[in-house]
Amino acid sequence: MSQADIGLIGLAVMGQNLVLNMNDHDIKVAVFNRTTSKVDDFMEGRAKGTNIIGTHSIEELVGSLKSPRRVMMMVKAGDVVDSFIDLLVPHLDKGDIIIDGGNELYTNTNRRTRDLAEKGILYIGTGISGGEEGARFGPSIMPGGNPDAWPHVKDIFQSIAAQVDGEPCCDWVGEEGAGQYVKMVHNGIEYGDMQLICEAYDFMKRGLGMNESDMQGVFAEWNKGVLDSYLIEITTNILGFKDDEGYPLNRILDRAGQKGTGKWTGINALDLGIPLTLIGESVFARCLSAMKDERVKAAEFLDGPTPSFDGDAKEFVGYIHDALYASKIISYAQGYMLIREAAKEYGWNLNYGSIALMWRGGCIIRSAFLGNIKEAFDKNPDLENLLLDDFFRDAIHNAQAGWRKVVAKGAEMGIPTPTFSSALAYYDGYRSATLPANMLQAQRDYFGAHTYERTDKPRGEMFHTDWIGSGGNVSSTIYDV
Ligand code: 2AM
Repeated sequence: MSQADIGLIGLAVMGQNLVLNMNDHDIKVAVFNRTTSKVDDFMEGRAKGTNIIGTHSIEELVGSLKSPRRVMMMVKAGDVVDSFIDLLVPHLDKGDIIIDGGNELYTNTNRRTRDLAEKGILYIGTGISGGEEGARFGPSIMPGGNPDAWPHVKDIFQSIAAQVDGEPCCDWVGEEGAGQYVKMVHNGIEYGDMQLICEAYDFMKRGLGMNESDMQGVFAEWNKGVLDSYLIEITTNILGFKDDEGYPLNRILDRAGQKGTGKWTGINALDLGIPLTLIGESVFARCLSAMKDERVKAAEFLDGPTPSFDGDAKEFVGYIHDALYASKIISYAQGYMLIREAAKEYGWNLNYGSIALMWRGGCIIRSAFLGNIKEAFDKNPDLENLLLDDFFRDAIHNAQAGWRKVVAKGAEMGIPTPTFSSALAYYDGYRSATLPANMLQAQRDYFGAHTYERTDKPRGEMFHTDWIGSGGNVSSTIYDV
């Protein structure tokens, strides 16, 4: 009998939790997994007593679905998704819907959306954020793909998503791989937010010599203001957590890994020519942390100032707050710049305000701050850069004196602040009507006859100087200027 609202393939923890979440919302789900014993384990375990239907083949799964059929995959990204699509398509009709909920590279989703549209199948690639807990009780869901599919999954997705102020943290993102693209940038922003907090912590600990309990008090206070967010909240809890051996935090090896998506965001920024400096520095900070043994050796070999502070620590904590806040604004400004450029590059129509709304709940970067971003895009949907919004301009203006002090003091004391300082460099570059790229263009013209534009002539008109008296009027056509 065809009765299930949706089928789900892939019963790892994320898949199981999404299914249970859907079941809680009276959505009837049929499930399948390659290793079918996992279907049986699930049905006899966590799914016992629910309306979930276990199936043992793709045919049985598809046969149990209402029309138009909706099949969601929560499987390993890449080839596995392609092979499940190949298995599904012969059993589907035109107008049926396939959804991929994995952390898939958006270019694969671009391709699949187009290929399946030719067969009349509507494809969705959706970002899902919030980890296992989010999947179970309310994730942030960022769907993109074939817009014709959206009305068929909207109610299901919006009912299982996190809700903030009565609004679901799920809306249509845009065409093709836009949903998974936005999820990728979300993960990059998460890298940035985490590194910003690490720098504040390091400054308080090594720079100001504060203990865990005092730092916990500071983060708890910050969580009541403009920095109110999930990551500040868990940082507060981590700093307050003690067991028999003391603070677990102080026993954790300072070596971080980095999974695909943060790195992908950085690579994509380079591809699209967007100065995503803060997220880039966050990825590199993890890479540097991973070189633990080399750093231990270098610490013996290389000299620098030993951090010491004799000013007003309480006042300085306020400056660190401002450095974190201002840098965070820069990070989101850069992240949004990247998304805008991708939309231009791939021809996606995106609603930037609703992207902020989707991130307001359910996911790791959830924060009050995202409400301000939503408001900025509500005021001006075509906002070029968050820094050009009055609210964020005023916020940066108010924070910048403290921010500059932290970056300067960090340099003086030998405390690395890669995201605070790169954010400041971006800010000062962005607000500079004139940058030294005239020298750069002169150099390129000197050694490669690349030609240059002039301040006093129309854009696009190229000039060349015979710098060494032998170049004549030869100009390079090999490189872009
Ligand atoms: P499994 O339980 O049979 O391993 C997350 O790993 C999900 O992706 C699981 O449901 C897993 O199925 C599925 N998966 C991983 N590799 C797969 C493959 N090569 N073919 C089919 N499913 C796969």
